[in-house]
Amino acid sequence: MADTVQQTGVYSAPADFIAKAHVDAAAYEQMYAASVADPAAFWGEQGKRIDWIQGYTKVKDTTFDFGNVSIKWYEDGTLNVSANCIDRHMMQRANQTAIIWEPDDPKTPAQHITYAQLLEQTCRMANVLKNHGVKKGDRVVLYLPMIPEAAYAMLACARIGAIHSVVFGGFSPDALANRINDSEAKVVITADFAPRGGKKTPLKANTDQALLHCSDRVKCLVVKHTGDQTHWTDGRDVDLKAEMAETSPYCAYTEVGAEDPLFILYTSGSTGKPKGVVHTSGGYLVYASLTHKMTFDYHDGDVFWCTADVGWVTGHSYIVYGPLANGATTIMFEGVPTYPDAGRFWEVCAKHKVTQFYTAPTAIRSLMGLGTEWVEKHDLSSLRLLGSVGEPINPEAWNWYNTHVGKGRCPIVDTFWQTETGGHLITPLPGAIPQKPGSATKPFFGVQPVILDPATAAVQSETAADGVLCIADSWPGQMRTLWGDHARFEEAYFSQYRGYYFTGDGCRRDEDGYYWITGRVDDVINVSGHRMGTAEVESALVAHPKVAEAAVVGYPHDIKGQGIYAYVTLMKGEEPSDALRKELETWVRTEIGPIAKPDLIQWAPGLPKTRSGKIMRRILRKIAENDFGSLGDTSTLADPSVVDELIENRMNRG
Ligand code: 6R9
Repeated sequence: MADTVQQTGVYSAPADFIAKAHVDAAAYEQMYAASVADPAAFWGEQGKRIDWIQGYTKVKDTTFDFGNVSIKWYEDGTLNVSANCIDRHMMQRANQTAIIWEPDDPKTPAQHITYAQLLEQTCRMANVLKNHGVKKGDRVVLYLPMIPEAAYAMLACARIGAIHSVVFGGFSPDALANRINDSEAKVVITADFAPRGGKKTPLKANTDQALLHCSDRVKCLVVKHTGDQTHWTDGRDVDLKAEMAETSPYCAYTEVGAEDPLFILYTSGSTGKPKGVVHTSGGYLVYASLTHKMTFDYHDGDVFWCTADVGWVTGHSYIVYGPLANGATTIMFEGVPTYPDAGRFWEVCAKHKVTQFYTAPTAIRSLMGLGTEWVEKHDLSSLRLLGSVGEPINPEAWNWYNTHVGKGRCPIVDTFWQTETGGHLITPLPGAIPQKPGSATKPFFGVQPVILDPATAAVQSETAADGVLCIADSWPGQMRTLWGDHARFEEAYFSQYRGYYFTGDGCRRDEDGYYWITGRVDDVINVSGHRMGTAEVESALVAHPKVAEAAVVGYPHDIKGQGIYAYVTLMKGEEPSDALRKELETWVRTEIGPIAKPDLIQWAPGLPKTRSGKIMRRILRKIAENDFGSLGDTSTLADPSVVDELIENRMNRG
């Protein structure tokens, strides 16, 4: 996809947008230069945008030196993140809506939760957590629908200094159990069911299953959301809303250090085991709030809607922490873009007079296929800015978004960032940087991208360059470590290109200095904007008793961006069949979750391997892409004939 995104069109925001924008072109140039010339001075100043209990005197203490990687920002400052997102707005905004909750079923009324109500609910939940023994530094796993309680729970943890780890509701009981165990969580907060698109995911039943594999000391706090019956284990399960109603409506916040962890978020890497990305309190909040304000040009009175799930980093930084730290009104949407019909996004934009709308290219592509009449039915005149995140946006989707949703008058911010980066790394600032469809454009303040030659690690110093994307110095939102495994953190991000943070992405810089992300260069694939390690899917497949070996690669998929293509070698004596194919699909769904279900499974009597036994993924990728004319050198294969067999029976002939 990336190779086709080179476009000639350059789009600037309308003059009246630029006139009101926080940052114009001259300010961007000046601020960016200052941010990289003296990061400590720049971020020392920016740190003042949040409230500190003890002010900081040290701003930046970071090194990317492999073997000694250490990242600290504002390290002697203390604060409370929940107080920053709620209490400090109480004088000005007690009755302003903090969260608009839009339920799955449009017939259920939306809820408008004011900052005063957010404070009370967060405090009540914090008190319940305390009553169940949760203390500063303890881990709490959240496995919840997109309901206000998810935000209360995150903020309640932050309020008492506990570390939350949100697990996406689409993950399986096994995946949930792994995360509870890896983080050694004391408590899991879940709900009875998660309604989405008119269907209900049984979160409580999944949690029951997960907890069979966890310590029996783990408490389970349950939000009775749909009210449907669930199994109940006395002594372990707690009716969260009932206890919240009985506890005190105020809970004092706990002072934490800037470098105390705020949350762990598990994400896929190129090996099988998910990585527990750790974000800390001070730097993360400064970065999330500054990027939210600048990238989306957020102004008081705006209604900001990020359609992500809080199970992903986008939901953390741009539904909860960034917007609330800025005293914004943020929308939490429980549903899906196509329920009850393909106009739902636009109906919600019109209903709540959304000013900034932030979604993923995969959603745009799927809606694009359903016709423009769904967009035209709704009044989108409140929209001022559109955003995109999760994968490169292809020009067709960009043009459709721009023309039909933005009506040609809304800048589109294509924001490149990662779970690891806490907030936007490369993104247009809409009043300052003209957009080129498909390019994430220029670095955010303090971010120093470098493009390296993947083979020699040489820095490409020409403006126009191609290679892998690294970042030369730290920024406050950067992850600090992997939970319980600092050595793996260094290995995964700092070992390949010494002295740099390696993003795992390929990138091209054009003659204007614009960055074009070309996708992952490791074994991570991007399915509907969700990160998936091919190794995770492989280990799920080989865990099936009939599977001897499996190799998983991505292939271009019209809607999802990439689809999951699995080559499966069966155990001796097992016969391929459609029934077995279905069985394996279901198996992966239950092992990892529905998002990991292979789109195509090819039976592979043999896999192309080198003589030393390494699977040649390059070849498997080409076959999956239906591009087998240029397989390159296959002479190092132990048995080159397996390739012909795989081509002959390939599944993607489109
Ligand atoms: C925020 C988020 C990170 C990976 C990243 C890259 C891809 C994200 C992108 C993009 C091109 C963009 N990615 N945004 N690629 N243009 N605007 O998505 O985090 O789930 O950790 O994924 O997503 O490949 O490395 P995460």
